[in-house]
Amino acid sequence: MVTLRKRKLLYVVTTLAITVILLLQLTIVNHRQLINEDWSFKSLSDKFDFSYLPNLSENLKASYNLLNLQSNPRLEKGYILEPNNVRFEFVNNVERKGNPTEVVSEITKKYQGMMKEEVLMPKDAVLVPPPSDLSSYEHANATIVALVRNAELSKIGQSIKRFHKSFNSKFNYTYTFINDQPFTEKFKTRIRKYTETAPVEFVTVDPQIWDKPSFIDAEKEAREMEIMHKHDIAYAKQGSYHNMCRFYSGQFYNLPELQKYKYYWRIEPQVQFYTDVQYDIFKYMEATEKVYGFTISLYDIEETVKSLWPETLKYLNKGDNYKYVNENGSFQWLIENLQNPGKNKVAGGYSTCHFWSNFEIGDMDFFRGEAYNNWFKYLDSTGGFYYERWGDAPVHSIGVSLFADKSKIHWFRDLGYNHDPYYNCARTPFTRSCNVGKFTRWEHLNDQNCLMNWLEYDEIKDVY
Ligand SMILES: Nc1nc2c(ncn2[C@@H]2O[C@H](COP(=O)(O)OP(=O)(O)OP(=O)(O)O)[C@@H](O)[C@H]2O)c(=O)[nH]1
Ligand SMILES: *[C@@H]1O[C@H](CO)[C@@H](O)[C@H](O)[C@H]1NC(C)=O
Ligand SMILES: *[C@@H]1O[C@H](CO)[C@@H](O)[C@H](O)[C@H]1NC(C)=O
Ligand SMILES: *[C@@H]1O[C@H](CO)[C@@H](O)[C@H](O)[C@H]1NC(C)=O
Ligand SMILES: *[C@@H]1O[C@H](CO)[C@@H](O)[C@H](O)[C@H]1NC(C)=O
Ligand SMILES: [Mg+2]
Repeated sequence: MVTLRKRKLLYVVTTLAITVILLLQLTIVNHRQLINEDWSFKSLSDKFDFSYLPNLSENLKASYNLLNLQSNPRLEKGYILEPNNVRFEFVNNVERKGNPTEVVSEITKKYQGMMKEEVLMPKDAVLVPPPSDLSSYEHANATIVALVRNAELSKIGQSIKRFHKSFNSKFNYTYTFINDQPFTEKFKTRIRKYTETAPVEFVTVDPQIWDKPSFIDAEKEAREMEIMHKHDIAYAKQGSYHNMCRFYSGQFYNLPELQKYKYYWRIEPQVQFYTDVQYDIFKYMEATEKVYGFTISLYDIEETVKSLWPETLKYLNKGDNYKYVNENGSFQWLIENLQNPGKNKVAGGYSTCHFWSNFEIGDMDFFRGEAYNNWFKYLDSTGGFYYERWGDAPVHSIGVSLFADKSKIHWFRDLGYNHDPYYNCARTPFTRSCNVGKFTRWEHLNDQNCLMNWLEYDEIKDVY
């Protein structure tokens, strides 16, 4: 008698527990709630083992499985884009296996093997060679952009000298130097030596665009900066660095002096260019209607972007914002979680993979468009550029990956490039002085390379 009662009690209790779990699942499926919850809840959606509950009705099992994110057929593609229901799921379509160390050794081998194969130039457009007569050359609608401080004169000088030799002495595009302070005469004079006869414009940014917005809670900011600083995060406490990241994320393309241009090529102090470029890069962007070009892709410091992805999901699940997401976006590398799973966890489901923005060639009209710009305004309103240290690189990268067709993002495989400590160095007849296939100066940093993730998980078409 007693044992039967006990068994009945057990049955009632387990049924109750299952019901509670199912209810929890129901609330989790409401995505607006999900993004406010602890992300560890995600593990509840893994396949459930019903075998020790033989009497659970098939109905109940079926409804559980319907709610199970992993077995939802609509997520086999890795995403759902519906009003108040925008979700992404990593599908590992190349069936990569192994622990992070094994994954790194596999992708490193693949990366090096790929880079050793000689390539020439992109094949998806008719390329425009340097003109024999520059004076009558019809330029693309473009400028070279460098945000820089007066104190960085010699470092930006090195970069410009190399860049000019590599590309612009042959094409004569205008340089636009940007600063939050007026450039000194010394700076301008020296720069004009490196840029030779190319047109140069020097721009001072309006403090209204540059300065920290007044709604930022100074106490909270100081508190958060101190925490990041204690965790050894570079520039955590440097207010100007946060201003710079915000400026490049969402303001530079609205500068009055840049309104007259569509494309920009960003350059930074102390970078190297190893390739003698044989075609007009801007005209290539124009001909292929690309919105973004990069050379290096890598992981970020997860603590600087803890809420960037959760906030983004929150935004996409508001009103009709789902409509901005491009169904052909490159979502998978953004949510990959095999190579550096710890980063994904801290960054709320974001791999932290991004295109390194110290080199970038982009279409400012894309950034000026409603999709990117509204999202930026939302991000800005959360204060994350100051309470965390959101970089312009992850912001640009998430923006183009969500809102642009992946075929509009281009890896400039053929352009040899370095910003310490990373390289992009392909085997081409026009590239010299870099080590083919070498990704970084420090062997242990090979685990930071995201390029294979982007190429493979997002099935990027080879255009070389
Ligand atoms: N005018 C101006 N330019 C800045 C300021 N802070 C950063 N920059 C520029 O913004 C770009 C990015 O800054 P960097 O200091 O190179 O940042 P980073 O590339 O993340 O870090 P590094 O490894 O130090 O190069 C560079 O072109 C800098 O010259 C600033 O306060 N004023
Ligand atoms: C479970 O189902 C079996 C047969 O289907 C039945 O004999 C048994 O009594 C049920 N157990 C409970 C606790 O309801
Ligand atoms: C580059 O353009 C400027 C302005 O149009 C012109 O003065 C200069 O001569 C050009 N440089 C060359 C090398 O043709
Ligand atoms: C260049 O592009 C900008 C931004 O789209 C546009 O406003 C401007 O009119 C264009 N200039 C030319 C000459 O086409
Ligand atoms: C996505 O790509 C396919 C195939 O290239 C294309 O037919 C479709 O129009 C694209 N969708 C959007 C929204 O651009
Ligand atoms: Mg730099």
